[in-house]
Amino acid sequence: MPQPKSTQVNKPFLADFLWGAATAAQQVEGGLDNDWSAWETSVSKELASGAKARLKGVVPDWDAIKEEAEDTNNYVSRKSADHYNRYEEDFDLLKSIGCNSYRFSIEWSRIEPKRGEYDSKALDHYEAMVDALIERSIKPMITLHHFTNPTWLEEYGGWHGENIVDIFTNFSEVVARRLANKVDYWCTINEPGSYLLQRYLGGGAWPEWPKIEMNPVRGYSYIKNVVKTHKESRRVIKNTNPGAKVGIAHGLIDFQLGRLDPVSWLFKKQLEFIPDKYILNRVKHDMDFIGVNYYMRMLVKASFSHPANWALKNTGQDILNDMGWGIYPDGIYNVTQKLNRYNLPLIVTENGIPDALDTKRAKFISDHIEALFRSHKDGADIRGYFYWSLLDNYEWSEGFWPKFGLASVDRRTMERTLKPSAQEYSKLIKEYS
Ligand code: IFM
Repeated sequence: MPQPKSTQVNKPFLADFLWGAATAAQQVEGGLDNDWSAWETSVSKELASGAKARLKGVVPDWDAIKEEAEDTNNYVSRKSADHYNRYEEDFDLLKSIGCNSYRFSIEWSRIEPKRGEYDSKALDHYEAMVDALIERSIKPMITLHHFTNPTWLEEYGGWHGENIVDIFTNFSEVVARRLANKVDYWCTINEPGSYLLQRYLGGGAWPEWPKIEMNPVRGYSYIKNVVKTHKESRRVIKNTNPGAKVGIAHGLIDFQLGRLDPVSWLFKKQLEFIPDKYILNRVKHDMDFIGVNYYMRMLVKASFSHPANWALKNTGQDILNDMGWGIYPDGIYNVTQKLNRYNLPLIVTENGIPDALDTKRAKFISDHIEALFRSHKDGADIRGYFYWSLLDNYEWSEGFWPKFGLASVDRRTMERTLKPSAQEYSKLIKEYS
């Protein structure tokens, strides 16, 4: 594993470094009608009643989250953070923090509610969002696919079907024709590795997912389609804006050996090999940057239990976030150093912590930026950092109880309040700029 080398800090990153925060439509917008929203009510009861068995002993403070985690309403996104209607207010928050960029996703089911029928009002809405950002001198970064699909996609074979490349390219083209002349930064797809694990390999970071199946063959078709789709989608964006920077937001975990034995070693190699060999290697000539979503390291320890339990989210000694993941800032150094071999600019498209009391977030951000800065000094071409997330939001099948936001949201009044850690982020932006 590459080790941190230099420790020199307080020298700026590049002048046009992107300092931002990120969100995704399903997690903040509210009022959605897609495959996820159609499904979430069907599992909310089961997730609420299974919360204790799933989370007690895993999270550091079960009593603190119990009330929300055992409430069925926690698991249904509904109005979410109402970002669809309150985006101007949210962009003012971004501005007050000192961010010069914002990553958000365009909700495909709003743009194409029926196959081949595009909604110009939804396009107007996203264009208004882009304009509102530009007015505030905040650069938009658009994600075209952040896990959710229109409900009709399943009839056409979903992401493992043959039609997806054309279908998604058409959607990308409609969005690009409207927005690419105003938007320079694009992520075609968010965390294909997470989608592969959750949807096709029967497990992953979240307890549930629509249409989970253990089907490596379909999983492989999904990955092949992601690669083709990314390339086509990038092509149509660049047709409108040749200078656009287009990448994939890639989920990266710093895998480390938890035990020195051949089985653990092989398993770790396999975990690293799949995203590298099947995703990054296949798109490396069609990327303007690699998006890095980094949250944690995992310790690989083979045992007699199911292999799904061989990668541990903490060492037993780590300080934990509210979801029980060990906090490990050096991991952002390690993953960005390893990506150097692709010789591409890197943008941290997500890095964040669920921390309801906001007692760990300021240090989390500061330590991760410091480690990222070391990596930059040691040769990684780092061009941006987006904290996940701007707002407390809907964390997929864990619902609303994990609080990742720089701002809290009162779900009754929708009032936003910046947390003290947002001030710390603000200071760091100034310090490193
Ligand atoms: O909330 C998610 C996001 O949608 C994708 N990356 C990881 C985040 C935290 O789990």
